[in-house]
Amino acid sequence: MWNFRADFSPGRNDGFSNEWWKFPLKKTGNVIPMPVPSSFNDITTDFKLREYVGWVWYDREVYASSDWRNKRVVLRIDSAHYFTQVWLNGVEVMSHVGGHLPFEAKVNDALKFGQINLLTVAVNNTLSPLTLPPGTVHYANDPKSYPPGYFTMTGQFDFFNYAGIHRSVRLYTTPTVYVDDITIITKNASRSQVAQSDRLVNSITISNPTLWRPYSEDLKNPGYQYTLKVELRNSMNGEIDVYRQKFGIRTIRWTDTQLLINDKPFYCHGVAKHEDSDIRGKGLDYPLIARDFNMLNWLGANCFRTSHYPYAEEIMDQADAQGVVVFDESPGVGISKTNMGPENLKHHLDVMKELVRRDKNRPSVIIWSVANEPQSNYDEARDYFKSVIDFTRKLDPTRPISFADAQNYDTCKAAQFVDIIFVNRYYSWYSDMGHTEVVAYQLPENLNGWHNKFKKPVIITEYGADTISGLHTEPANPFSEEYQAKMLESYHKVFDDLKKKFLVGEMVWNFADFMTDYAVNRVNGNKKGLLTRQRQPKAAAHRIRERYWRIINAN
Ligand code: BDP
Repeated sequence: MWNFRADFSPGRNDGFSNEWWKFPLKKTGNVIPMPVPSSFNDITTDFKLREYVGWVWYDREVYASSDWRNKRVVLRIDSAHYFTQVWLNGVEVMSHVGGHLPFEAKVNDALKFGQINLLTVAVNNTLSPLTLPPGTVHYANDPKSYPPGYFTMTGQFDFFNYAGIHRSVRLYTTPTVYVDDITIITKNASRSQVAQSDRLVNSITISNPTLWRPYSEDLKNPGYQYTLKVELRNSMNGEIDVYRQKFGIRTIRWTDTQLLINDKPFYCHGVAKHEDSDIRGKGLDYPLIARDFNMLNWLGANCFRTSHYPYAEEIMDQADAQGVVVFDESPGVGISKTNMGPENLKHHLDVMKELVRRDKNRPSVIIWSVANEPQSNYDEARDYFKSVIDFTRKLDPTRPISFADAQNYDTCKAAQFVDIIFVNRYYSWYSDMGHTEVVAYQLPENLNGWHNKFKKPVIITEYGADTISGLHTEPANPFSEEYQAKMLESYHKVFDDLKKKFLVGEMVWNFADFMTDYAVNRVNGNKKGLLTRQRQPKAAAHRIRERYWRIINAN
């Protein structure tokens, strides 16, 4: 539990003008206890805090052992949404832009060893046209209709903008000479060695290795990982930094009709997810992680997409260990034509760099997804996405790159740059609602269109229907459990046909119900989950389960 105070002053700037980092927060005004990690939005009953936009302040005391004096002490925040500024004993030690990736700094100079320290973290959740994801603040200037200072913020995406310190905060130590980064690339036997000037490069041969395999291909021994132990000795004082990096041995390859893991065609049958649950919002939660992996396995889902932002490292660790394949997505969701300027691009590249650095050694990650549903039908998208994709490919030439496309094959300006086509489609939901009989016409026309034009494998990364758990109708009306099942099954007929050709994956939108902003088509959130927000199955989940396990058992 940390002390917490939201800055409700009109400009949200009291904390900065009164230098709240200089004193314990409780001396500046009322504080409330706030759990870390968690979103702050759903912890209290206060509507104003749930909807809060601006700076919130956290602080806590932390004891630093005097044994740490000769070590390098690092403060690491696994993620905080969105802008973060951090002080230790009143000294600013780091800041970070972006909500879903870790950041850290050496804090020896600010730390008091053998004493209690004051750690203060300010987090601002305001999204703008320059953030990823982008958002907009709306000011109301009609005093007859709105109270003074009234403003609201919307994100250009369909999930609630949960905020706060979402993942763990830790202090850790290393020797002063330490391992900063490790990149492991596994390939088939060859003696080639890459020379890189300021880096240590080496190759190790493992004969008859046990490969990393998705669980759908090896139910007995999925997700096999090795551990590379790296020791770095400081010859001046004999200190050794030891780092243990897990890795898996597997290859990824793609042709114009196939995706291959370990040279075996891989068909992805899975879900798109969210980090989202009751009370904690997007806060890291181990029981939830364990439950989600149990339900993925129950469903027979052999893959998921981290829609629409990088997920917690603890989640990725489970995917690696359990042999669940991951499409690792950046927070580039809702990029419109106006968000494709040079400043946007620079930030997007920075985010890709942080994401690849964090996840590059993960065997579960087989594709980078740089965005979700951008306005890629505009000319601006051509250069923008070419730059993002080229840059990501330089960072990691071993994995295919894509983004989830909501445009059409004849209008999209960016699909030409991806390796595998991702499409999100909602026939019989957002168009021709209620009429699943159109799916057999519209879906093959569209998927064939993508493949014929680009000669690349295609994955349907979203399709689904909002479903109120417990609502039943026969014949099936939209929003009933029967309709969700019927709609998904109308897609499956098409998938089964195209699977033999160029379709290499299908992913239901969504694994579970999740919270969104208020909207007339959102009844306490998006209800397209196969599972409820509490992770219990709706009727369609049983159908998906039969389908996915049938595919696994046929392998
Ligand atoms: C897609 C978006 C996803 C939404 C979904 C929906 O990619 O974020 O939640 O539609 O409307 O367009 O359910």
